[in-house]
Amino acid sequence: MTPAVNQQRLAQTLDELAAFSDAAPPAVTRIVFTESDLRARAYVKALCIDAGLVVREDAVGNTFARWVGSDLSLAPVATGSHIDAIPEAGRFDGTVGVMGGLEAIRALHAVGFTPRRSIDLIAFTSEEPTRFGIGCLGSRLLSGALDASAGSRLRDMDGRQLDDVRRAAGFSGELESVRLLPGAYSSFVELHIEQGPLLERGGLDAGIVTAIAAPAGLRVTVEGEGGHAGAVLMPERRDAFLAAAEIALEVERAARATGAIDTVATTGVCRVFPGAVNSVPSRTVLEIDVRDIDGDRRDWTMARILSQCEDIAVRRGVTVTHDIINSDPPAQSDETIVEVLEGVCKEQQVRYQPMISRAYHDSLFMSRIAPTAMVFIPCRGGISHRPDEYSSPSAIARGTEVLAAALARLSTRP
Ligand code: HGY
Ligand code: MN
Ligand code: MN
Repeated sequence: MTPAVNQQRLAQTLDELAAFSDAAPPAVTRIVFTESDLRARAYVKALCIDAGLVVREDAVGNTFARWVGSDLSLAPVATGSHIDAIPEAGRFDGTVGVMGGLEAIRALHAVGFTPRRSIDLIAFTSEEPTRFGIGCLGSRLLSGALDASAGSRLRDMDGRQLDDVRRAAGFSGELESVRLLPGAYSSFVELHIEQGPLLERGGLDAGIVTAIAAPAGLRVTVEGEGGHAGAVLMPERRDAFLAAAEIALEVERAARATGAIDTVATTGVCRVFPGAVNSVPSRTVLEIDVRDIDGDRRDWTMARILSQCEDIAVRRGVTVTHDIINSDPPAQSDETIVEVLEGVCKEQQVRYQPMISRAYHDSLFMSRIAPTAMVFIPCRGGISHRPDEYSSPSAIARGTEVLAAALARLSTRP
């Protein structure tokens, strides 16, 4: 079955969703639980209700829109992704999986399909780490990868606890209630832009994700002495920023030192205190992202970074402390779901290839409670997390048609 997706309507909903943003177009900034995020959530929920789906939200704001199936004794199938966006991002990361999921359901409904297993469209809360420092917050809590203590432990850049922020946004209830047990879903499929160049380079329409790289997050705090930029002479300085700068360079060296192209490490955040041009930095906080498809190699890279931190601390007379925010194993896709996706691509004559995902996704955690796989679509130049992120309406529609046919097969399986 290849239900016809309404390409124009799908493109329009993605454009309308992009307007809920705190950045000037074409950039999109939509940080979790901000006004823009809440307005975007309301927009998506209204479309789901209009499509006849039953909508519920859990205590951390994961949103579930259900197409009720004919056999309620069977575990539902699910699809979905995220609608939050990092600062100055694009409009397709995550949103393609949510709006494409809705459009897939609408297309199936339009051809008179009735699912045996209910189909859930899920918009996960805070896939991006921007506000609370850890990615996939909603799917971690849902899968049990993070426990309810996160509600008081995680704080945003203003020091506000997750529990306070989520309740102020209207999501109350105990975080424990977010947890779903294995078996809650019979399968999960996420549609997402590739966020890499391989599909476009290969002239392919789709990627079927066989594994998701192992992400780790590190926060390093450097405490120096600070002081007056004019009065403190160079030999007397214990400059917290310069020590952090050396650490950032060691992050790059450590990733290159594995000799594997799959090891990547990034110092994406650097906060210098007090942040005055005429004051020697007294404290610097770095947020570091380390990934590899091989978990052991990723751990080796982290260990090397931390040992370099110690050397730099001694040499520069500063104090370096660190927190490991997350250190997750890689995820393997479920072979039966991969086979379903391959069968659909062959039937629809979609040119595809199996591939790994270097970006992480909510699928990384959904794979802990349900057989999971992902469908990638090409994005121009492989660009993502930038305002010029782009995927064409036809590429998005084609990926959505693969998703629709896969949901039809998965929701009729006994
Ligand atoms: O960082 C990631 O891999 C995802 O896009 N949040
Ligand atoms: Mn992202
Ligand atoms: Mn994403």
